Amino acid sequence: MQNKTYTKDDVAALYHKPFMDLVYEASTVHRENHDPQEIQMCTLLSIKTGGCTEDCKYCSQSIHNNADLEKEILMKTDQVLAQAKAAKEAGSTRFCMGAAWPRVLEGKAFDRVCDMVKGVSDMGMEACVTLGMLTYDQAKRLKEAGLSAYNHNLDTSEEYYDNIITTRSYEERLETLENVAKAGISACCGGILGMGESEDDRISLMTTLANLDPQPESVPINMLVPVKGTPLENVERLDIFEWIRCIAVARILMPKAMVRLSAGRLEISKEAQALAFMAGANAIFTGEKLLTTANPEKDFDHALLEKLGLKPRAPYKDGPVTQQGGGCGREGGCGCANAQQEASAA
Ligand code: SAM
Ligand code: DTB
Ligand code: SF4
Repeated sequence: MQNKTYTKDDVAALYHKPFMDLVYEASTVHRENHDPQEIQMCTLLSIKTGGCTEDCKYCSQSIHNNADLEKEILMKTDQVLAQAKAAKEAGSTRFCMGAAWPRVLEGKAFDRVCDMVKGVSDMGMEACVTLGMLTYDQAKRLKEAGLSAYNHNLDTSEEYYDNIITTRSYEERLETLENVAKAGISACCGGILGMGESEDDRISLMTTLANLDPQPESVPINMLVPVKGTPLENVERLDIFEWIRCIAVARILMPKAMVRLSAGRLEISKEAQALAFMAGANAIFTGEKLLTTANPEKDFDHALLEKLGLKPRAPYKDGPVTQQGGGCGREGGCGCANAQQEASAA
């Protein structure tokens, strides 16, 4: 349960600490709340690609942009489950399916996505989806199908938001997050850095994320992948130390969350990724593709973890939360989705 409301000034004070002090503090919070050697591996799959009517200026899949992308219709359930099985065999404990939809519409496509969720959850993996805006009834159906988490990002600060998206409001994003929480699904909610926003915008985004009630179970920190044909293709690259500051701030403000290094890792050095783990990041997307853009190869990630003495997080003993009604199966109360759900049910 949330017990502190943060002001932008609180967060700015943290953000502006001397870099090494900030990383040290974040690392300390990380060690108090998580096994510092464990990194959760999550695999992404775009189950329906392109043709989206929203105008997100960063996105390869928007019809308003001119990215060179083949549109694809919704995948078949067995194709998706075959990919989930391969991801599990490669060490992922979470499988996230993304559809380029502005919102969920009732019908055969949604029925099929519910089947996919059930199939992934039955494999003993955490199932996550990102399908755009969602009503409470739709969230309940996904929960019944076995969904662990719903990814819906705020993307940037409320102040900068209109520069990035005009077809969906910030308020609508918050409503979807409320529907997700009411249905008892964990939220995976974060943003994108490096879209030309100011430091003040990054502080504002972190403040809003930390004040969500409940706080997100997972916080994806995306670095903009500048896709050719989108309005953001030539935006100046964000200083990598700003990226690490945001990771450290997210860790300190949301101590139990999985802080997830998301888009943009391909262009980030292994040294900077190591510093991000030091600053409290404890999850990555693995597999050579994110949704439509490239990601580091599996071998790169395994070699990096091995070099750093880190290890992929093991699957839960009793399967994902939604199947077993809890059951973290780990010693010492870790901060995972299962443990959080057990704590809030107690
Ligand atoms: N259509 C759904 C929605 O936006 O609600 C889900 C899919 S969307 C692609 C998931 C998230 O990926 C976005 O909210 C955004 O944060 C991130 N993303 C998309 N394109 C990106 C890019 N080029 N660089 C970094 N992050 C990106
Ligand atoms: C999130 O915040 N990042 C992931 C996941 N949630 C769905 C998606 C990143 C997409 C990057 C651009 C692409 O591959 O299309
Ligand atoms: Fe559509 Fe999601 Fe891309 Fe926005 S980010 S254009 S909603 S697929």
